[in-house]
Amino acid sequence: MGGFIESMPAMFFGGSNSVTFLHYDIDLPHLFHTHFGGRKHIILFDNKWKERLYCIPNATYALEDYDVSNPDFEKFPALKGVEGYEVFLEHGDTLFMPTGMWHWMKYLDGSFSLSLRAWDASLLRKTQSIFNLAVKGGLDSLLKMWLKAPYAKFREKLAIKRAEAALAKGRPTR
Ligand SMILES: O=C(O)CCC(=O)C(=O)O
Ligand SMILES: [Fe+2]
Repeated sequence: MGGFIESMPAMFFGGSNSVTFLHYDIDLPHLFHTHFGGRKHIILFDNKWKERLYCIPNATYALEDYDVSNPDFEKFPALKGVEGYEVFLEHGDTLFMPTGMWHWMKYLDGSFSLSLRAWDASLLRKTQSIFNLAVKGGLDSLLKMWLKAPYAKFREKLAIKRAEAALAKGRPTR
């Protein structure tokens, strides 16, 4: 990593059973995620699986229609065979999540977390971070504002089509 971004710590609070939907962080930081006051269930995926996770095109999150910890494989066949990492954090545990890692979280108890961000060491990744923050996120918000529900539906259908195509082609390859 290329040093902490000290001006951008973030705190998250959740009631028991609340869920943070599956996403990766748009500014592509490396994250040190420390949990306090209870238990938290986390599932992580490498970015190579993004299509199989039904990622929404031109966004940093996936279709929210399946339960990441217990998916319906009949309805979402592309999820079958996807490999992730499963973690249970307890009070005081810190999880390191490398840049671009997809994460889904469930607060098993009412509790809270602190995320400390760090740059990647490479200039290319730093440039991508800034571009994503400045352009990608803004564009996504504007399109959502202008085109509303039909745009959301269009993207969801595309996510399903791409997931099924990736499955049929056996992607990603290892
Ligand atoms: O703790 C949470 O609920 C979300 C944390 C997260 O997504 C992050 O730190 O990037
Ligand atoms: Fe996140």
